[in-house]
Amino acid sequence: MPTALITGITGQDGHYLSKLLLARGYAVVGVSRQAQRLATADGLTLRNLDVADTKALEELFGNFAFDEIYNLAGPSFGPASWEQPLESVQTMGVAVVAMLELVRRSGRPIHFFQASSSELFGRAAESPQRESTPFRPVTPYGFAKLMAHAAVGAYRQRHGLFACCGILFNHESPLRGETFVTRKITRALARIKLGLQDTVFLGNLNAKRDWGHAKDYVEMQWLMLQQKTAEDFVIATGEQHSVRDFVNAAAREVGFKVTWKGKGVKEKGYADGKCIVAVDPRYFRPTEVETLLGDASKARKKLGWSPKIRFAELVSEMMREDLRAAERDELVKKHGFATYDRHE
Ligand code: G4F
Repeated sequence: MPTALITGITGQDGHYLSKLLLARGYAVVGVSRQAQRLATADGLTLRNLDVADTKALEELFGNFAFDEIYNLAGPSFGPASWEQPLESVQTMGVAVVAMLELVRRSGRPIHFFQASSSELFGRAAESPQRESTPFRPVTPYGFAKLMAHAAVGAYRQRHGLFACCGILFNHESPLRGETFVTRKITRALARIKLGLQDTVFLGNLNAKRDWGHAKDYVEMQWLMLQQKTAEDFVIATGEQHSVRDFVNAAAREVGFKVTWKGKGVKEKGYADGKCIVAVDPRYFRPTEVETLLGDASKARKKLGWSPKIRFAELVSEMMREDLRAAERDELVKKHGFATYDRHE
């Protein structure tokens, strides 16, 4: 039975990847600063651990013989990384060098996956972005990820490690954190539908992203570690939508028409007054990346990977799950209790 380490197990990808690995018969060791929050499962060992704590990492490597490592750890919300730039570099840059050193010193043929990000491209030099597109990060999150990305490549060349990076474009699911725009929209629209709020405040509606489903992206992470040679790959859908498109798709799911309000919004909207989307400059970003679009043709050609879940299905699933959550919130509000749990 192979043993896999997942760092950042409490995140969205940690959830889907642990399910995938457990279903394939792996023993999974999951670490995070708050791993105790998760429910245990057969084959799953959870440990509270901060990857920036090199001593704790060393101990972990002493206690388990890993075959595969998936490094998903790190705060994933880019704009917030300006509040703690040093911490970003420590948890997403330096910690990766520490892990690569431990892999090297273990002498074991460990396969190592690093979650790189399309934030590496920043205000990208070309579109769509592929593996060869220059990196120009514009946030501490981005430059910390760049350090890790470069370290993985250097350890692969210098020490022959099986270490590779997946350059992950935005990937979402009902488990996405509520600060990210997709989840913020589906959560708000569900609550508006049930009369728990009336307006959602957003920033740049024109920003365009390549949004995929986390479930598809963790499958690609696993595939990358099953190859004969370690290589970096872009993981993306190749399809782009604006934040406004996302709002409209989510609104269609719940039968809303949208009233657009606020600065810079040219549309008149179709005022039925039920769902108000207001632009709030507080959510504008000083180092905004207007557009990201990935080209995952290398993954398609070499690994036969392409995402199964398309944009409409992603929006629909997120909307459905947030409606369930809002119904529960409504029950709690009315009766002080809820009758079912949100996620199995
Ligand atoms: O959902 P977002 O916050 O994701 P962002 O910044 O693209 O980052 C995500 O993807 C990266 C990969 O490219 C990851 F590295 C990173 O960890 C994370 O997963 O914002 C998407 C877009 C931005 O252009 C933002 O300005 O939506 C725009 N937006 C408009 N209104 C908003 C809002 N974003 C947020 N979070 N909240 C708003 O109200």
